[in-house]
Amino acid sequence: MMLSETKITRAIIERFSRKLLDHTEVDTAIVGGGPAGLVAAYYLAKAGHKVAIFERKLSIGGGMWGGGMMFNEIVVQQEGKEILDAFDVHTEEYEPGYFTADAVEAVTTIGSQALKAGAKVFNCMTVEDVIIREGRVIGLVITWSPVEMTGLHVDPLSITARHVIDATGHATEVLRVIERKADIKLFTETGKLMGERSMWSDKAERLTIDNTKAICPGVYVAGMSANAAFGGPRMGPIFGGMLLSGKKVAELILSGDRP
Ligand code: 48H
Repeated sequence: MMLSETKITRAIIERFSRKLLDHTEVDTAIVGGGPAGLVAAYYLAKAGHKVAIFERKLSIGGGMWGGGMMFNEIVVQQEGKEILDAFDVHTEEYEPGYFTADAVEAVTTIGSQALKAGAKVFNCMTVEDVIIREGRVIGLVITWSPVEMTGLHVDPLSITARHVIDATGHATEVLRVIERKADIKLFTETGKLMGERSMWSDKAERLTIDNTKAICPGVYVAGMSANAAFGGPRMGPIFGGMLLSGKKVAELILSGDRP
């Protein structure tokens, strides 16, 4: 059989268009495909939710690929290890209560499981705005990342979602746009984004879980974004909190919690 370039092209365009069309209305839209977003996507998709992850970069995995300072190993505590066990990511005890895992194995395995569970990743897409109706975020405004990067004047497209998760890490990008453009008071002490504090691994890991919750009607925060939203410290290259946060936000949504 002679391969046809136009058939290859048509296959890609048709299949991608079908995938995107099928995700113009989703149960949960996750902004950011880092560890927190991927774990959330896995548990939600596994429970039958229609889940789309929008990721600015070509690759998912966020800040996990590089471990600590590009030494591509991550550290997790006992509770984080249990999540890695559930994904079948190999861990090794370093000292009691400290486990290491290969960062690349962690990203690729969790990513693979999330997709196999049914979540779809739209990579190279940036969320630049939200849709709000009656004080509630009901959707996202998306554009191609190269359009954002080059500053081309191209109008975006939109999707709607029953739930949005800001899993954009340190940047809290969804919340920043809500704060800038909408009269929505966030569920923080000040009603505003409180900002991330300096490193304190132990406290930060615990707070990441507490801070994983709804931040305003329609939006949850998970991972680093949760601590940055509620004024918690950073934790450095220990990733248990990110994984546990992803699981917690999925459980909140699946429990019917609807702020
Ligand atoms: C589409 C976007 C947008 C946007 C950002 O940073 P991440 O890995 O986030 P988490 O919370 O899953 O994990 C945090 C962890 O990696 C980390 O940085 C830690 C533990 N730091 C501790 C410390 O002390 O420094 O992933 C977020 C993802 C990235 O891939 C971004 O490209 C993506 O979100 N993203 N995608 N539209 N507007 N903004």
